Amino acid sequence: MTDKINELLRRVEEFKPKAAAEIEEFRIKILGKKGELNALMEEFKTVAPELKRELGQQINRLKNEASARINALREEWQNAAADTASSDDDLTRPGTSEHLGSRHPISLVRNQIVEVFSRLGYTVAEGPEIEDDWHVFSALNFPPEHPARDMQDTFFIEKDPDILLRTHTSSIQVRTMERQKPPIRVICPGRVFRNEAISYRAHCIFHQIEGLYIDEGVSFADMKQSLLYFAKEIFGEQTAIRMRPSYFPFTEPSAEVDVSCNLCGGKGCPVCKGTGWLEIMGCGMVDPNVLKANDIDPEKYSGFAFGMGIERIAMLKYGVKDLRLYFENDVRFLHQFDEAL
Ligand code: 2NL
Repeated sequence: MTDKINELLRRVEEFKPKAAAEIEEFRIKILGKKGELNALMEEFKTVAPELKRELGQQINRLKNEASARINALREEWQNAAADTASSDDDLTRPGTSEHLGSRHPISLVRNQIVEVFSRLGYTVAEGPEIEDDWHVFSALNFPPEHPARDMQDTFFIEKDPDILLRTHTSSIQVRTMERQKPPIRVICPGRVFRNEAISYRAHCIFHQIEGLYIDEGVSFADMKQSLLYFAKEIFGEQTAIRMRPSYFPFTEPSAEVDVSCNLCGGKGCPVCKGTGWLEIMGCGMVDPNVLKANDIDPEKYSGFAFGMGIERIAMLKYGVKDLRLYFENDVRFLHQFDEAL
């Protein structure tokens, strides 16, 4: 009987199928109900008791080896089949189209704003998001006790010396004044950070664009005409602007700029809260203290500056009602801007 077992073992080891179906045939022949292994089991019942232990072990080994070999062969043939399938692909089938992404509305609006000002001779400048006290506050005429310097409003990274996340993009303009003498004409887009509770109208990370123009004889009238041109380019030719007195530490005089409400044509509606006007930015003549702090002679030069929130301009332009949509990257929101300029 040992001879029969060894003979069967040898056949299992040497078995080389020529097709996948042969593996199943072989399995039935050896391990099937009426197969050779079961025939051996029948014969095993009749052997002398003193041989049972030794022969039983041999039959078990045969069974295990046969199962293992058959499983291994099956796997081998399945992998081979997968490989051939891919090389058999029908190359004449039409391809699947790729989904194209779209620009984020904040990028769209930033690019539009930058483009308008570049037509007026402004060049783009950028700067670091992690800043020091000088570039964010001191060089911009913020007094030492100004509330914006408070931990409540500003994210500090280190204290003494103060290292912080910039709260406005004016720091880029300060860095421009360090590098460059007037005439200066820069437009500065960037991400800014403020310690605010998140809601539909506030976020702790948002985007600003600021502009700075310094030369001999720059006047408030120059600022008004530049900003009117900007408003008409972004909101349409029919757009009017108005200015209201305001206050910023870095400009004097300062103003808020409103555009006429596009939705109601100035008659008053829920979007403009019945006023006919929408606030879009702040501006002013650069404070002589800021010019001095940045080594520019206020007797010789004057300038204007302005700043706006990109999220707010995009909200007005596209009717976005909740600021948080800009940060969630939900494709159902983003794909609405596929065709936007
Ligand atoms: C706003 C108002 C403003 C400026 C930003 C500025 C920068 C320098 C000097 C003077 Cl370096 N001014 N920037 C001036 C007026 C207003 O922003 O509401 N921003 C969202």
